[in-house]
Amino acid sequence: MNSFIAKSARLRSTPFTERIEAYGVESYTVYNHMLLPASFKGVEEDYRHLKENVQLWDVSVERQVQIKGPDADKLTQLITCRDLSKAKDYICYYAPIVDDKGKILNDPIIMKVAPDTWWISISDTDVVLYAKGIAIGKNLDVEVIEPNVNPLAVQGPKSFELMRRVFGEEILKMKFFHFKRYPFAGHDFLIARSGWSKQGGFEIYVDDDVKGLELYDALTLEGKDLDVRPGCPNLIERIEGGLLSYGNDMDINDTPLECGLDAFVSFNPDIEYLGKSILEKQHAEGVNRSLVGLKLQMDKISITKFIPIFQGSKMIGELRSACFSPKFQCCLGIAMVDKSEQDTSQPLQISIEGNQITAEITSLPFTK
Ligand code: THG
Repeated sequence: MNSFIAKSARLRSTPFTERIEAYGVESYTVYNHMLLPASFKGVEEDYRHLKENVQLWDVSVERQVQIKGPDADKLTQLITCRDLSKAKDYICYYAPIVDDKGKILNDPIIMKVAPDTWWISISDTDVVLYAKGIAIGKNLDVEVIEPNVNPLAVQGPKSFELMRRVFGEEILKMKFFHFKRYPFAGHDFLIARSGWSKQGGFEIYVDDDVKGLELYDALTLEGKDLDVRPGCPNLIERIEGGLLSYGNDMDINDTPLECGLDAFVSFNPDIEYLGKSILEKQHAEGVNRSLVGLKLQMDKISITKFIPIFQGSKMIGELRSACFSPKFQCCLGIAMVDKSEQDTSQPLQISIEGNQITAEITSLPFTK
């Protein structure tokens, strides 16, 4: 079946949509009610290009939820289980958003962009509604909006050379997960050393559509000899790199502790966030299931929903993402599996959609 997505104002375009359509985008997905390119020349060719060159990613879908006002610190801390009490300016924090039951609602990057202002760079759920609801319910003095900010990621090993050409030598000094403002064509852009790949790069938070297109064109022109191309978050690269995808690997039924995000869950008695007591209890008792890596003896796989994993007649977990990995030369999966079934030194025999597959449990991120 070769179906097309019907576009409308409700399924939002981005300031860069016209550029990537002129270039030729092969497929889209929808993320935060907005178009996110999913492939340009095929996922495997895009993967090879990303690992050797530099790509411009229209990741406008990484929407910013802006929390501003006298109670901004309080509200931002209330909705995340990461300790932000000592958060520094110019640093990005990967910080799960949790509900009152300790379940994960989103896994954004959070940044303090001004003394009373936070940006929450969200994955695919409506954090703006959650934050507004908590603010209203708790009578907090804040403004919660989704500003017109459209991130443009520059990813790949040659991203450093390209950014140097456009923004100057200075930008190469920035450390991973730091951000700063850099001028281009008379406009200051907030730029972070971050991005949803393990190939290195930057994210430019474009807050002016016209200047953003000027910048997009400059990056395209300056990167000609580096073979710069439009790209997008890549399924294979992100699975090989162990980058978790909210809505795929984890959702509202999981806690951050079950997803291996323990490093981003704080039990500091001096901070208050929703769901804390439940996460404390789970931390003390230990989790019953957790995300693991699977190496699957198959030569291709494609997943569009959680797939139950059986051992014999017993369901022991569910496979949530998978792809064939050119690097590991097997299929890699990310699965939620019962703790009691994880200790086995024997390979698992699992049934995936009626096929008997041999699988080996491995750590996340995957190592050889
Ligand atoms: N960049 C920005 N916003 C985003 C994403 C992004 N919003 C949606 C989604 N991606 C949020 N999820 C993640 C998941 C992982 C990372 C970033 C955002 C990530 N993790 C690093 C790693 O795993 O190596 C480092 C995490 C750490 O140690 O702090 O980069 O990509 N703007």
